[in-house]
Amino acid sequence: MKKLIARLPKAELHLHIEGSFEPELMFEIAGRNRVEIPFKSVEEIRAAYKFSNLQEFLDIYYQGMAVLREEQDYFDLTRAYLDRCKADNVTHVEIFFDPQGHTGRGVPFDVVAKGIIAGLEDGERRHGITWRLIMSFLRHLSEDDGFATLKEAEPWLERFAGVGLDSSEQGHPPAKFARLFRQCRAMGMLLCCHAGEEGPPEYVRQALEIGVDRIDHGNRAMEEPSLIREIARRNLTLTVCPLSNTALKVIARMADSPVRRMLEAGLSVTVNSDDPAYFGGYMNANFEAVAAGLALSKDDVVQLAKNSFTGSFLPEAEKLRWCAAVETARVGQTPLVLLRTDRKRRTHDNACYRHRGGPDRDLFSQARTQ
Ligand code: ES4
Ligand code: ZN
Repeated sequence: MKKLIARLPKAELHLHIEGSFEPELMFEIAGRNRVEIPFKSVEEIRAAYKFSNLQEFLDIYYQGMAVLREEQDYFDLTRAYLDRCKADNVTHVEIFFDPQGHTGRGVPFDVVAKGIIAGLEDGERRHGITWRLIMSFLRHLSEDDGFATLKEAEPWLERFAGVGLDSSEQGHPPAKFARLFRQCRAMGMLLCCHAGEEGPPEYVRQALEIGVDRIDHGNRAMEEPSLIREIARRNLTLTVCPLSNTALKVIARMADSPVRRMLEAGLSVTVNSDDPAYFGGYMNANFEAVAAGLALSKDDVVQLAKNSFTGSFLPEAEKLRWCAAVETARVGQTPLVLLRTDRKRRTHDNACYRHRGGPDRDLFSQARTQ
């Protein structure tokens, strides 16, 4: 199983770039920026990574990202993540960043965006990893703060595929951001929303009402048959994060992961690493943990790899190409798309995206108005 997981091409659809900040790099950057951190060693940092809920993690996560100051820091962070992707055969990434976690400390929006995008472009050049960047709003802040961030982001919007909503879920329902999301939609951005990680099924319902294109986590949707039916009807993808779920006690043990139930309900579920530096593993470790915990079959694992591409924001033709590549890799051959000569011909443009119209979106908007 481990070998199969390693050789399948996979897409990562739920990753916070600040959550890929490994203690070694954190130490290095804190040193060169002369930022004090309350830890004497990398081991001490790792030892502090014990969480009993989402908020305990978030407190440490915001503290960790606070050493990031310069464009080079954001570049190094992104570059290191893409090297890990290469090692795990992750060939396409759709990553979140939290601008308010930086601008709130006085780091200019441009510094953050420039560094991350340069890192993504560098990874595409070096490893052929394609990408989408998603600007995520912090839900513990106000909707007005979100509007101000959208304004700051204006010069960059062409380079972002969409927006997300993350941070402390309970007490901050999606409906708090309904106007902001409507505005983002009108500007041609795709919508993602963390919902049903710790928050109740009602928050997933609100995300559906907003008309999101993807639900991040979505675990607690499984408590409501009507939500399961609606998610299936809209063919929405749920980006589940197995090691995150156990680390944050969203589930007591891996055997309780919703991945199997989602597969059985015919939902498009994917496996993702969320904040891998904090939760103990990148893509392949997440696949291995959930496959072992749920005794998944090889067919299940292949389905999850295909879902990662079909649930992505890639054009339809690219999705089909990657699904074919998953089939090829499954039987132990190297997919053509991963051969160097072929990769050079792969020239779709990551830089420009305002998703206006297109068959998928027509479907979603029909679903919303029905
Ligand atoms: C997050 Cl696991 C998780 N949940 C909500 N917001 C987040 N931001 C970074 N990781
Ligand atoms: Zn997340």
